[in-house]
Amino acid sequence: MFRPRDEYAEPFRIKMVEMIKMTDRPTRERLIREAGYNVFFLPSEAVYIDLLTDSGTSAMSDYQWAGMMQGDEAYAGSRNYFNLKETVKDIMGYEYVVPTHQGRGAEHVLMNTLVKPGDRVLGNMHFDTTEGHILLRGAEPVNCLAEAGYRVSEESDFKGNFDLDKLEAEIKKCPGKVPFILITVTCNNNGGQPVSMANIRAVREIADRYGIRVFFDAARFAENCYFIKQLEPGYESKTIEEIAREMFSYGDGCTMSAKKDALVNIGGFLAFRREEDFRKAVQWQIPFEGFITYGGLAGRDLEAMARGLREVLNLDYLEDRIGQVRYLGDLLVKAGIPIVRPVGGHGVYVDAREFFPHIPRDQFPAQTLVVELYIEGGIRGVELGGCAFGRKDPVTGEDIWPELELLRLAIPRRVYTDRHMNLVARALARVKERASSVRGLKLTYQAPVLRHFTARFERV
Ligand code: P61
Repeated sequence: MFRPRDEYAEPFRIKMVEMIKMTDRPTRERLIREAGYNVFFLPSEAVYIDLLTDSGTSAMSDYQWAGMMQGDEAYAGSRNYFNLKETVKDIMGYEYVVPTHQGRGAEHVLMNTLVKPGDRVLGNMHFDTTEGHILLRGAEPVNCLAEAGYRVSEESDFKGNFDLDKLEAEIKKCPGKVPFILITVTCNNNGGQPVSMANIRAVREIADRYGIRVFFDAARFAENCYFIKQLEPGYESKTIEEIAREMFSYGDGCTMSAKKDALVNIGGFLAFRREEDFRKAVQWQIPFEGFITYGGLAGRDLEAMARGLREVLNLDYLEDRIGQVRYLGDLLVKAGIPIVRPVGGHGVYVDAREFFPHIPRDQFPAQTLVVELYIEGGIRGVELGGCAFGRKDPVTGEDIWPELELLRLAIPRRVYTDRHMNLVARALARVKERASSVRGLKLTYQAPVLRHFTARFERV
């Protein structure tokens, strides 16, 4: 189980800092109004604690920075590529590595390599960019998450697991139409929830029965392995390396946004077990991402990524990282704030419908909470709810709402201290005190796809 946070401290020293400053409340009220009540339009210098995302926002180590100085900036055959390839082989067991500029670049290449129009890609719960790339291929993304994953306050382990019966039923529904199953570890949309080794193994067995490939969306693979070690019987005394090796042994490859668990500010890759998949993927990689041995990145980026992939497996690091996320979650529970339970790997997710029961769905309770938290404490979270995942039915024009309506507080790795987390909890508690007088938002502009990035709102 998890070690109490006061029994250990950060397993690093801080060698360099970036100054941040708090703005005053009238300034924040003006800025958020000018931003159309959309935090994507705020200048980041006007944010005191930035929990918009854990992607590309982490602090690299001195060892990674030293590697940046050893970039081999060759167009072809960079030594940093070979280091990355060897690292991926060691950790994941996959022989063939295709670097890309970030995670969605890897998704683009994978979908073009293996997905045909009319196919159905089954997953526990596809992330929004993944879903976008499946749709762009004229295929259908299908989520097979077990029911518990949708129940916000249910305290059960491994809420990123597949419903195995549903998975098999979906395969049987359209024989020959499933190019692969995608396991997203951890499952981002419902709280950074882990998938158990037993569930992953069972997915592999089902896939084998039907001759289907299995891939991982490995963005937060090390965090998933840490949960397996802490929570799954039989894994307590295994190392993170051993757990990762077993987990990836059930797959035919993976996509990776290295901006998360490779501890870099930019980068990604695809990895394959089979040479035939690699050969096909390279045909898409070269025109869109660049040659095989750089994939839209500089040699120095490849080196930082290779080093980050080894560093993230360190148990002290993972304990501190996930311990900090849980620390914030515990503070919010104590303050009576409704959060997704149990706390997941990379952030704390607040249930906005329970926070603002008087604000109807079409007045965007989670977006309203994002706005109020910024005004209250200069803290930027992100909405994962009706704005990000809702849409209009193209035929009836009616609103289709997602199951969940959440504010996500994603914590960058090795960037903030627990004192920053104290301030986040205090600011949310103050918003809660005045919750019943807060008014919702009216959507005044929306783009046809991924509307949350550019949406604009007014106060109701
Ligand atoms: C995030 F508001 N995630 O969680 P790329 N797979 C998975 C991801 O979490 C992921 C990608 C693939 C982000 C960044 C983000 O609407 C948004 O390197 C499980 O970002 O291309 C990214 O990897 C894609 C935030 C993405 C968003 C889209 O914050």
